[in-house]
Amino acid sequence: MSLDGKLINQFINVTSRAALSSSFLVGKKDKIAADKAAVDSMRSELNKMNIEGKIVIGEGELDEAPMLYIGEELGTKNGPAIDIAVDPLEGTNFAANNLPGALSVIAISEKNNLFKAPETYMDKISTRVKEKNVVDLDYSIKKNIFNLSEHLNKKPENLTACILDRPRHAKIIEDLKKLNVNIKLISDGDVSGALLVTDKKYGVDIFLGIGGGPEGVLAAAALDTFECNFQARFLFETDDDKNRAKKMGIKNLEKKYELNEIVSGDSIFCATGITSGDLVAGIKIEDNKYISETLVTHKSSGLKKVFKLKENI
Ligand code: VTB
Repeated sequence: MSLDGKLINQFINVTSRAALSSSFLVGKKDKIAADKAAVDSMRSELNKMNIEGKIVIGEGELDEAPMLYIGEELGTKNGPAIDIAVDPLEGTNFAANNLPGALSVIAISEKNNLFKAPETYMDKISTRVKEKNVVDLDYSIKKNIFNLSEHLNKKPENLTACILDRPRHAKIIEDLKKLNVNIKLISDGDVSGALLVTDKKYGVDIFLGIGGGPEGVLAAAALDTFECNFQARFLFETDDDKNRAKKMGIKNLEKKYELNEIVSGDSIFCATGITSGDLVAGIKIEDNKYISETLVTHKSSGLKKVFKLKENI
């Protein structure tokens, strides 16, 4: 079974509309309003689709989020049963402050093929190395960098590592610095960060560190089509986190997940730019039309491309 390619244009429309709605609030210093605009639009577009959709990664759990909550059913129910992961506005700070890199993101799979987990942090690592045991979440930074250096035939000083700029990463950053690796620090937006390993043109060889779990699942869907390597471990810190994870059927809380345990089978991923960033340009408005750019991947057809859309507002 695979996902019908006809769904691709419909999902490009979903993230493009959400990006457009949010774009009107770019630079207005209001993260909540920019996020709400994207959420409302995404939900309304998804509800028009002939799908039997279920949110598996969304704006939170039912008690925290009135819309796009985990478990919410969307669509006309007259169509394929699919799991949906959304981040209607990835990079709320970027949008609120008119900084590069705000995206509207969605990933879908056939039913039961996207990992369901409560919202929590995730330790992640990704590279474009296909082979196993070159880079691994359980290896030291030194071992990963030396292995990668040998595998890519590039000296450590010519490798670039992308990581979120957070105090929790001080030790990793220090280790990378000692190894003379170039560091690309990002302030937010680790869906985009993880995807910078997909093509040499972005100049990033490894993405690593702790970021949002939902962002990790979304990135994994695209990385699967790019045939990149991705591993992750959810970090359940509080008792509340641990209990929710257990309720959702996660038995081993310390498990290291391989990419295909997070997303399996066919998948579609769409990320539309709200503000321009490394992956795609932001929304532009000309006369009464808007132009959007969306990075799209579709696993079964191998499609990976940036689509430009010009539509009436
Ligand atoms: C990342 C990043 C997001 O949260 O997941 C990060 O992709 C992780 O959380 O854009 P902390 O900010 O708590 O470190 C964001 O920065 C915001 O959701």
